[in-house]
Amino acid sequence: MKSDTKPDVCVVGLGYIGLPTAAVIARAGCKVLGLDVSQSVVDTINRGEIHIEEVDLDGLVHGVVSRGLLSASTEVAPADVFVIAVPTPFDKSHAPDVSYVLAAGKTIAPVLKQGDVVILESTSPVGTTEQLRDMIAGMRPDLKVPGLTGEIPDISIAYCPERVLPGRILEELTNNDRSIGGITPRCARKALAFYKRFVRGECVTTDARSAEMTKLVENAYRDVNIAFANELSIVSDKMGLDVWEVIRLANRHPRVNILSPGPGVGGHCIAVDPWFIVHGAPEETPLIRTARGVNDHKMHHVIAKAEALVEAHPGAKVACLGLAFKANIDDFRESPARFVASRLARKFGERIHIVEPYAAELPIEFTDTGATQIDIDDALETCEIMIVLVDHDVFKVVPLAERADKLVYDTRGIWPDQPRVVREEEARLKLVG
Ligand code: SAJ
Repeated sequence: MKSDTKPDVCVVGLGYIGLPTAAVIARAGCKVLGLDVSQSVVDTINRGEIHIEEVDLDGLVHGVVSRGLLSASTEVAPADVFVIAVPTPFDKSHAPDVSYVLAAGKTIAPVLKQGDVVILESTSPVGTTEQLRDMIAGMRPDLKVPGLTGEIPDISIAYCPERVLPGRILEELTNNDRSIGGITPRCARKALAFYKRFVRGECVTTDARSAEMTKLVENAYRDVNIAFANELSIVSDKMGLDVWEVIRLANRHPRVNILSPGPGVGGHCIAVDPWFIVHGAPEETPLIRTARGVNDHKMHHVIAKAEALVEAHPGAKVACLGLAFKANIDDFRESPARFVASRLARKFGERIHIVEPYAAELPIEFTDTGATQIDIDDALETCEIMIVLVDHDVFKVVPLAERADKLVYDTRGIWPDQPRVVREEEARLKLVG
C-alpha cells in the first residue's frame, strides 16, 4: 500500500461495529468491500439500506453505497487493508470463543499479498492476534508474517479495539482515541497510518497483547463500578435509604464519581468482556468475578421486589417502562429490563402492560402471556403501578403532575421527586429489614 494513494479496504463482518466502520472508512474516500456471511445483510447494504439501527447510519450508508465507495459481498476479494469486526461470544462456562475471528482469518488468507495490513477489532482474549497470525502463517507459507523471525515481514498484523458506544457510534468512531497494538512496532505504524485517514481522536501505538488487554480492562472497569452502584442500591433498600440521594451527595466529593444503579447490566460487551480476563487468570480475579455476580444478582433482586409489589396490590394494573438494554436505543439483546418484564408478564399475565417506544411489537417471549404493549399516555391513564426499567428520555420528561398518584418502583432513579416510592411501601410489606 503506497502512503499517497487511498487503500482499498475489506471489512469482515457487517454488524453493529463492522457496518458503521465500513461506512466511515468509505466516507473518507477509500473503496470498501464489506464481507458478511449473510446474503440478506449483503443484499440490504447493496440496496443502500441497513439492517441495524444506529443514529444517522442509514443516511451515511445510503450515501457511500450510491457513490460507489461501499459495496457488500459474501465473497472475499483482494484489498490493501483488512479489518476484522466479527463477534467473540463466550460459551456456558464463560470461555471465550474466537472461532469467528479465526474463520475470518481463514477467509482472507488466500487473497493476502505483500504490503497488506490485517487489523483485528473484535474484543478478544489476550493472545488472539498472535493466534490469527499463526493461522495465516500456516495457510500462507509463501508470505513472511510478523514477529516470528527478525526479517521484514510481507504483511502487517495489528489489534485495534473498537470502543464506541451504541447510540453514538458514528461520532465516537471518528472522535475517540484509539489504541493500536502491533505484533511488531512496524505493524503498529502501518495500522496507525490507516486509522489516521478517518480518526480525529489520538491514535496511540502499543503491542498487540497490551491493546487486547486494554479493551477488556475498559469494560471490566465499568462493570466493577456499576456493581458498586448496584450493591449500594441493595444495601440502601435494606436500610430504607434512597440510594439516589446518597449517590448524589457522595458525588459532590471532588474525587468520588459513583455510577448509576439499574436493573442489571445488559448489552453484549460489559457483561461479557470481564469474563475474558477471568478466564485468562481465574485465581487472580476475585474482584472482577464478584462484580459480575453482583450485577447479575441485581436483576433477580429487582424481579423479587417487583413481584412482591405486584402481589401486594391485587387487581392493580402495572406498567413496565422500557425493554431496551439502556436508554434511547432500540437494542433489546441481553437486556435486564426485557428479562424482568417478561418474568412479570409470565407471572401476572394481563395485569402487565409494556411501554417501549423503540419496539414495534413485543419480543417473542411475551407471546401468550396476556401482557400487552401500550404507549406512555395510556399507561399514565390506566396503570396504578409503574416499574421503571429503562431511563428513556421520553419517560424522564413525564411531569410529576401526571404521575403523582402512581406507586412507582424506579430502578433507574429517573423521577427523584416521586412521592410514593416503593421504599416506603416495602416497609409496610415487610420486604426488608
Ligand atoms: N449501566 C448501568 N449504570 C451505569 C451505566 C451503565 O446500569 O451507570 C448499564 C446500562 O444500562 C447497560 C449496561 O450497563 O445495561 C451497559 O451500558 P453502557 O452504556 O455502560 O455500555 P455499552 O455496553 O453500551 O458500551 C460499552 C462501552 N464501554 C465503556 O464505556 C467502557 C463502549 O465504549 C464499548 O465500545 C462497548 O461497551 C463495547 O463494544 O465494548
